[in-house]
Amino acid sequence: MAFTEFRPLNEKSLIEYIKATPSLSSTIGDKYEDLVIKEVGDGNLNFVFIVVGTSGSVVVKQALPYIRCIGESWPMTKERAYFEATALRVHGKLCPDHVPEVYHFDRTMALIGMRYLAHPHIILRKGLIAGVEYPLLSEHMSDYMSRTLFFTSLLYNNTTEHKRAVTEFCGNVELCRLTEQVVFSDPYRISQYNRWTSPYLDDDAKAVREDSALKLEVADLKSMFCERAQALIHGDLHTGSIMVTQDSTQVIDPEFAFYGPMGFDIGAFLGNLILAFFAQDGHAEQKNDRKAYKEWILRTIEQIWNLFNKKFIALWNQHKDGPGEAYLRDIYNNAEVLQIVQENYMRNLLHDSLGFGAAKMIRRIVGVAHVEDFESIKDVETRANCERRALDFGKMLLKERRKFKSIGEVVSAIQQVGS
Ligand code: ADP
Ligand code: SR1
Ligand code: MG
Repeated sequence: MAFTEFRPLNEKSLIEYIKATPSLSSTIGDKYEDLVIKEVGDGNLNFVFIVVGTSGSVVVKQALPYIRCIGESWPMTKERAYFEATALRVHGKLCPDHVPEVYHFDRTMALIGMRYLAHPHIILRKGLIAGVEYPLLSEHMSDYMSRTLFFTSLLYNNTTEHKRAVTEFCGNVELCRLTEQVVFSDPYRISQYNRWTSPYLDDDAKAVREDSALKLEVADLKSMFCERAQALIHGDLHTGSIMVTQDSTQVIDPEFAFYGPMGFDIGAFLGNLILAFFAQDGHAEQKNDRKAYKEWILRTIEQIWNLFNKKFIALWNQHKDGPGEAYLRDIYNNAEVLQIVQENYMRNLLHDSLGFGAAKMIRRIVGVAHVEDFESIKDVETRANCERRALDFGKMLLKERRKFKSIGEVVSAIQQVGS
């Protein structure tokens, strides 16, 4: 059977596809009798098949021309698979320990074959809901973020290479427009897609739509998201895009990748950890009040930024005499001026990250796509209380982010309202 034009695959036709595709059949050892194929896609957009045989395994991800969690009424380009495969390859080269290998990409079929992250890998968000600690998470994620962001920025590249890559990823405009709508616009206006835990949060959602100071701040962030080609960002780095075990951390699902502000990635990750923190009271039980776990989340938030900061600056110092166009070595040629430049850069990046993180928190409570951290809290009133505390914190953080001088101060502020 030839696959010369696009068609959606199912468990049966996928076997034919694998047979006709050497880069996939080789991963399962050309044995078809004992294959187990299961569609597991629990993400919002795509279809994901796990293919396991006795001699090997592979994950096959296919984009259909619409948003899965909404349905065919919201069309979405399947070209997103091209940008996902390209970002996986670029980021995979920069950080092979934390990005799954791409074995195969078929643009016509909008299909990616990649390494199967086998059991006990689970989605980090699920681990956070279950109250599991991951001792290497901050080391691994600070490696991933510092390397992918530094090496795709003008701190490392010249403008010829940078603009070529920016141009290519400008093609991912439809996915960027989705983010513009669901993160930066819809939560602040009436939209058919918005939802919240009603009736408990009716007044809270209305207050978001009527908060002028909040709207001014989110406009600045939206403009930065649309205009600032700072680095090749993942574009959707929430805790559902990370798979973990006790000693492995793997970042999946960069279909929203484009050249955007670094703080959007860092903020997505930190903001989702803060959501996980505020959800903990809803998961508390008599035998586990989750107090110690909440402290672990806060320590992790602090470590992630501090380690990221340290590793990013180390890369900068290591490559300060390289081709990076932003701070040319014959201008920023003494330790004092370089230190001032770096301090300013990292302070701005922290404030960007806090702003984007806060915007991501708000959209998950009053926008279209919610998070399992809260959705899995069965008692609706308890859920609404957790969501309201997170929403209030997100609003404060968005408006006051420039007052925070360190991540330690942010953690103290979370402790004050959430302990
Ligand atoms: P979407 O683009 O729809 O958000 P994801 O890339 O997040 O899809 O994948 C959906 C789910 O499929 C993940 O939550 C995870 O359970 C599973 N999955 C995706 N990629 C892999 C992989 N490489 N190995 C194992 N499971 C995976
Ligand atoms: C309809 S919005 C779906 C959301 O899911 C993805 O993971 C992105 O976060 C997107 O905003
Ligand atoms: Mg996803």
